[in-house]
Amino acid sequence: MDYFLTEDQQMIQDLARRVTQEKIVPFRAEFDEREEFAWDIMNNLAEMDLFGVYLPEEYGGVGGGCFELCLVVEELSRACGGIAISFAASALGAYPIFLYGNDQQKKKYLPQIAAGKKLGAFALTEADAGSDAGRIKTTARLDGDQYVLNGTKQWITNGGEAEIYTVIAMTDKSRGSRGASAFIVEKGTPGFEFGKKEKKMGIRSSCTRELIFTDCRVLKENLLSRAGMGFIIAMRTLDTSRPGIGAQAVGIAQGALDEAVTYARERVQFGKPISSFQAIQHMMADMATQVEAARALVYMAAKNIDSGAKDISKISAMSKVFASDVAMKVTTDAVQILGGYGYMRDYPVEKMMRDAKITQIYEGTNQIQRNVIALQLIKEKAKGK
Ligand code: COS
Repeated sequence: MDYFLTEDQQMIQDLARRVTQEKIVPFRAEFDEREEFAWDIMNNLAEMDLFGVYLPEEYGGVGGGCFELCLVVEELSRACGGIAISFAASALGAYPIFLYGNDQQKKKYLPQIAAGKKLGAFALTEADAGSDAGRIKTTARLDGDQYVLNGTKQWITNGGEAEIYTVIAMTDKSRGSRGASAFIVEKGTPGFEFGKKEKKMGIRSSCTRELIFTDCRVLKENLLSRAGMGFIIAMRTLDTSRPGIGAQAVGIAQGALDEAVTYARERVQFGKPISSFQAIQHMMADMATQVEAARALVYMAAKNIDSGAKDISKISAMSKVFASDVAMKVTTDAVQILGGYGYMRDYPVEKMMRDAKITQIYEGTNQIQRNVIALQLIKEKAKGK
């Protein structure tokens, strides 16, 4: 389907497609097997100016938005969901600064992230606060002109590899989620350490670690917006970033569909390519239709965000929930079409199926997305919309 990309958007998509074909496809199985963070590829993406596609030129970006970011994430994900999320998580770390930082904070941190010189990361989740994000226990106590952070963040994508972290911590526990605040914390700050690298089912080339804060002092000027805004900052960040996970899911699903169609044309059984059997044709037709519908929803969600629309929670959640469910279904069907070969690591579809699963879980489980959508529907009806 033609999405009528502008010349710049087409160029961004072509660049991302080229780097994916040349640098990721030949090595993705190795990165997955060795659970290795793909620094070489991050450097390739930086050289191509892709880390700044969603940021304005004044902060070192190329002046695009969420839509351009989705184009890149989708292309990378067609080959490797792990490498794609290492790239996308840097944007997740940058969004709170971009959306809520003052000019000084934006000028200090965003150009380095846009240039890909430093990766970003976003730290909200804790052992006892996943879906219930308002229950975080990490604290930030004001002491003179510094905040003192204590606590542990869990499952932080790019943890240890990133240099710039946006961390949500409680500054006033008595106010519940309204007592949370957001801070920029740099790697190397005394009292800021990393836990072990997690071993995951999929997206294995990405890095997931705990962040451990022990009397970690950050300057008051590293507070984003004002104290008490942390939960809202986290929610708006996730509203803005979720179409990126939708794009990751679309890319993974497209990659699996491509593999399934190629295989179905080559695999001969009962004297014919299996693509000539209607059972396989109907599966492929459903897969292609679902992928296109997911892509259209993700692109529209991204365009809504870029238009400056205020009510983005519902469309953002819809794009993430739909695309990730499609990715799980399509990758499972791709494994089915490849049969025994699909189950083996010699073919990439088993990895795609493993990579797809996380898109239904992170940046808010699909159960939480459905809650967000339903609550919005009820609110809209109450307002007579
Ligand atoms: N944008 C702006 N403000 C929002 C918001 C949004 N999308 N969602 C909630 N808020 C505001 C509410 O308006 C409310 O403000 P007031 O205090 O002024 O009333 C406040 O935040 C608390 O909202 P609410 O009561 O709805 O919060 P809940 O604790 O019930 O939690 C959910 C809401 C479940 C939606 C939230 O915890 C969530 O998104 N959880 C998933 C977290 C997640 O995605 N984790 C992934 C890890 S990060 S990679």
